[in-house]
Amino acid sequence: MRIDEVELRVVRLPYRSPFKTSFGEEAEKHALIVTVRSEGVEGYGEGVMDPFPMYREETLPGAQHLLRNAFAPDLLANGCDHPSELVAGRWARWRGNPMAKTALELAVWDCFARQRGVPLRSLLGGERITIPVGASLGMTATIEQTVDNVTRHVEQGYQRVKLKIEPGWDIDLLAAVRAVHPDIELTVDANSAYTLDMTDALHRIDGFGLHYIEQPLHWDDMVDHAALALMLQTPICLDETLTSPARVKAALDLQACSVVNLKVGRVGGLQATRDIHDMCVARDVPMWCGGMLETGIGRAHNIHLATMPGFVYPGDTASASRTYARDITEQQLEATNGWMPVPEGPGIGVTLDRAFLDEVTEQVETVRP
Ligand code: OSB
Ligand code: MG
Repeated sequence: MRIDEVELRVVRLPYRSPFKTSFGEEAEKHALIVTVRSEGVEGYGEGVMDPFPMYREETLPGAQHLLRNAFAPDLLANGCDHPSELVAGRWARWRGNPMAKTALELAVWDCFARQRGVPLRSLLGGERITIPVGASLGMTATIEQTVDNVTRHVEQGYQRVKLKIEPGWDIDLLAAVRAVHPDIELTVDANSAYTLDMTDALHRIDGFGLHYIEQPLHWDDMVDHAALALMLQTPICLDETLTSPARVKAALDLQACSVVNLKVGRVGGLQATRDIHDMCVARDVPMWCGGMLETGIGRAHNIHLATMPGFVYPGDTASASRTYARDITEQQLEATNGWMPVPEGPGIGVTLDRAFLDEVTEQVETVRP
């Protein structure tokens, strides 16, 4: 396909309530919405890098620089036969920066599917038309608030609840939640807040019958997680550490995790996702689709990729209305009873609410050949 234009747009959307994790509290989203225009058809992608490197190292200004001066000019100059050739092929000479590469790669995949008139999931081998979802609950001021929040999500039918934890917001919280909900599928996500020497807290967390513990240790570590996996009964799930198919393979070889959180931006796109998916299926490793509080564009991509058969655990792609009062897509992405329908139609199946998009746009630029 010939690519005529690449649009880079930063939108700023307030969260309905601030999202608090062990690495900080955020009140609004800065999303990079990438549009590719090819022979009269548009495709959309979303970048999940933040203005500051709180989750991984990539930043929004760094991504804009690389997209503007490297990835988009390459795509405009050389076109693209198939979106699978970009990240691991032509863009491999620019090292790292998976989130920046993914933002554009996703837009090419969407455009490619729209030009063929097929839903994106069908290019990925996904046959499901609905996916199982859970919810990720940020930290709150009091334990009672989180317990109420869990109850509300259980009543709404979410198939798994994940609690954000850190040292001091862990044991009492889990005891209070388990007292009310002894049998629900419950997980925790520490976003790297513990160290291997915190054996007392880690052993106590191990006693709450959790489905898995997500990224308890350092955000780039595998070795300590492998040691921790031997200490605990609860399976370890890695998130931050898994930044490419090669790193997923290394983590599985080292037995640093036995569950994989797949975020398309963190691993470097949809072709990388397919490679990781096939590796996990071959090794019988359960995987699930994580989230980055995406707008409707990134959320729709997550839903399509999570239709692949290896995504066996409920993901974090919950109803958009939990996060945003109003989204930038015309379609509302809402789960019913813990099941999220796959948006129908070509590509990712969603269209932009142009008027609202313009209202929330902070910066927009167009890169041309
Ligand atoms: O660690 O999974 C995470 C959000 C931002 C950054 C990191 C994480 C998260 C979430 C939210 O847990 C998941 C979502 O609802 O999109
Ligand atoms: Mg996580």
